[in-house]
Amino acid sequence: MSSTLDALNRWVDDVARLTRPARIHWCDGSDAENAALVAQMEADGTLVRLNESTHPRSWLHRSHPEDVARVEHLTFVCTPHQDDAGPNNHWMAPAEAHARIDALFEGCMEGRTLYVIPYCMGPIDSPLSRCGVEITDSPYVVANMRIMTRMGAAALTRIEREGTFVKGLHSTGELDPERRYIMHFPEELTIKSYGSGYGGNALLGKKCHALRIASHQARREGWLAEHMLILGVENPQGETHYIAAAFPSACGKTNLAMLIPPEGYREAGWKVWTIGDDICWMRPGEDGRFYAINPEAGFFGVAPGTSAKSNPNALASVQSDTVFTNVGLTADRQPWWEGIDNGQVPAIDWQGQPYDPAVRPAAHPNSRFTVSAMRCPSYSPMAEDPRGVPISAIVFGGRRASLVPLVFQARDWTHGVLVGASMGSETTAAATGAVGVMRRDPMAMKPFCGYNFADYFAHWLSFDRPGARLPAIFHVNWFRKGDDGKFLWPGFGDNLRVLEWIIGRVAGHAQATETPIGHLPAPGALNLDGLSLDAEAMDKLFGVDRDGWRAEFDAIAGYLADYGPRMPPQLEAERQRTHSRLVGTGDT
Ligand code: OXD
Ligand code: MN
Repeated sequence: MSSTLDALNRWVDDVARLTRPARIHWCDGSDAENAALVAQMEADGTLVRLNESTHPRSWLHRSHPEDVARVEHLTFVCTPHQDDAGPNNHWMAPAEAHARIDALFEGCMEGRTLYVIPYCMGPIDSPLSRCGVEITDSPYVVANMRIMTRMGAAALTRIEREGTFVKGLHSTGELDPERRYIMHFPEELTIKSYGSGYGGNALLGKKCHALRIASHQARREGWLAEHMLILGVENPQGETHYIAAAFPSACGKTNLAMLIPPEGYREAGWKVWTIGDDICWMRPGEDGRFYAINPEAGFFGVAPGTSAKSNPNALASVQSDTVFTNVGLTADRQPWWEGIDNGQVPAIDWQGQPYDPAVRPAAHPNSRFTVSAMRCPSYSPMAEDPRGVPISAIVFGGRRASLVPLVFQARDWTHGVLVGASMGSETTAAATGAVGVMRRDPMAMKPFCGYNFADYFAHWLSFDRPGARLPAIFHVNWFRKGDDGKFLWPGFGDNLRVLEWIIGRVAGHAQATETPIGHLPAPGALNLDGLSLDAEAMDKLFGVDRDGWRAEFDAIAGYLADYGPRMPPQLEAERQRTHSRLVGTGDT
């Protein structure tokens, strides 16, 4: 046996000694294995079978009502030096963290099965992919990891060949919020998660491995692990530009990744191809361009608001072979959520009680679907290409009711890094805590960067070097509101108008006006045909409010200063350059 498999076996033995499971099952990822697990979960009530004629091979899981989202306050990055985790992370010394969480793991699998899940993040034959092994006592986690990763025998073979893997240990424990931790040990390539069955806390390949641990690995190895969707925009000439876009959780990444062009664009021959909806791993290739893969194999999407209007591709994807979590049910056991807009009505809410809108919504606001990417009609064949796709543009975006215009382009890479670093957004239901509060969420990585943001920004800046053919950087805001509190931009399919301008900029033909905050579309350069935007909308979507931006850049100064001397000085210098443009009287 290889030394890697020896090490893996030893680790499984050690975990079994600590957690004392009744059985150990090595997952091979086969259909037969999945069928047996699902049957067992149906029998014990973990899964409810949905209407087999409308939603074949699909299931509903109802989680513990206090286990419905990521728990950022219980998520730790445990590096030997606190400064390496940075003010952006909760930190605990590794020895203390191991001791605390191991005390919870002690005997926690008694009477349960311990599952060993070898998995690969990214196409199994891609040099950009990385492997891990998750140990869990949750068959729900196994079923979801099978959809979200390349799991089983092929991953184990790759692990044996490569000689390295990320270790993830998970137990649902008692699902007691008082006995819950999500711990990361980046130097040890190790994750320990106890007390939650929620996706972001329990499917360890996703946020824990593919973002927190991978961002750390990426810095060491010269690449980037980002909270970004990846899509391809094919123009009527048949050229495809790939775009990576970072938005905070529950801000429409899945919708943008699966966008269906508005009718006029469709007729003209525009197409959007989906590569990924949440995570992007990218690195400079030999030609100096960034090449990106989606490390995931499925979508763990937010259900509420998904409809035939907002995201027909997602709706088509979840018609079969889907695991739903915390959605409502119709009387004939079809899944239902707020905003599905399909003419049906809910009978049972996400807690399994008769639906009463005065008590709670039918679906939890952070209810989810887990489905294979292969089921998505717009899934790109290039998503499986081991070389990855070349990235033309990087887009940052937040949920900003005021100030931030629809789209602008950064002047250059350094300015673009500042734009990403100073991103803000209103909080959503994807994490526990207040919703709708504006917070800084640099590159949408606030909950996911496995090391000090100051070092992370320096790492971003380091890609600007001789021979680099860097993507252009943009910022978008689909969420600008008018004085009446209504959204000013139609969003969804119409966001393609903005993507068209973005790829026009990359190709060098779309016109822009220079302003202190960056390049905005020149009048007429962004196609608004068929939309009726009034004067207020035009002004707010395409204007720069100098006073408002001055205040924003003052606030950003304070934010950057919180990181102390580790913060790369180029960012503060760039901030001052933008600020002085704002106080000047030149361009608007
Ligand atoms: C997610 C999240 O689940 O960002 O993707 O919370
Ligand atoms: Mn996400």
